Amino acid sequence: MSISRRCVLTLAGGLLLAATAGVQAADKKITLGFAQVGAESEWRTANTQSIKQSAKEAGINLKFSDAQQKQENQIKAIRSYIAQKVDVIAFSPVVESGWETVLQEAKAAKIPVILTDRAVSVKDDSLYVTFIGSDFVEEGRRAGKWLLDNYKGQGDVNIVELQGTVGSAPAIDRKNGFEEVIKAQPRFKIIRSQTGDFTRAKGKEVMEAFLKAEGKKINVLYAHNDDMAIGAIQAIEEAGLKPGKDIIIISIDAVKGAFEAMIAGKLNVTVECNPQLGPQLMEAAKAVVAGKQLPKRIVTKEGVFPMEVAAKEFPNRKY
Ligand code: GYE
Repeated sequence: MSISRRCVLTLAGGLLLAATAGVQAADKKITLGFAQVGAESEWRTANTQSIKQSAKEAGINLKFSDAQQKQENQIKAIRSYIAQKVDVIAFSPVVESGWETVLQEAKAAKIPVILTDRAVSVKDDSLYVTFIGSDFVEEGRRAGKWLLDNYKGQGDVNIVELQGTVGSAPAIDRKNGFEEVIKAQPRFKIIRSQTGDFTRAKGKEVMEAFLKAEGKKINVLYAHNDDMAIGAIQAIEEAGLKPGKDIIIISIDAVKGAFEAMIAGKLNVTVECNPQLGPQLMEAAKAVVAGKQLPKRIVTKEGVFPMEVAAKEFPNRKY
């Protein structure tokens, strides 16, 4: 065999080897460690489903943990993902603060972190790659705007507020956005505000306390999620009042349970918060492993659904 022919063959073999190695690198299964908040609401169930389903579809090996709404459990889960040397860590931080140490540990281990759904408040934003999720302040504003545009009665409007989990991004932001808008009309007053931890049981319990303290003075309930509103509806009915009529009810998420309550005339409006973050998360995980640059913030698109459109929209709802 001539030297030049041997060269070509060797070169071809080398190219083939290089190509195979390239395919292998691209095909290497990404392992993603995901630390979920918990299973506190219909929204969260849909979010978990979306993440599990889209990991399967994207061929990503998912390690999943449920923190039962406790930050310490989430920190433990993240540390175990670091120890297992996963390729990417993602989580929905239960509360905003207290993440610096564990995020620095991930950074030191060179494991990229993607935030989904809820934000963290950290000074150094190089501690995470991107944050994929809704604009909760805007959701609060939409809730407030619906109230100002649609409230029919005269005189003072007494509002009770069921807040989400204390210190969580959606509770802080939904309160701020709502207050920002209603302060334009001083007759709209928040007379009581307490956390219901985003659950039906707590929503009911706290609404019972509101009703005991304020009774028929309450004109409006603003709940930071549908589950608390649904719990509160029960409390209102048990107190002999008509939810949706005697007390106007506004909530956030737009899960199926809220549509059922609207169709029954018991909930006036829900502001959408999309839990289907799975596909965007898998895309981002792949991009970050491939060394691509991601925008620091990826915002989800959402709408507002009043009672009047509930029956028509219901068949289109995916969660
Ligand atoms: O609105 C609520 C859930 O973080 C956006 O958490 C999420 C919130 C959602 O428990 O139902």
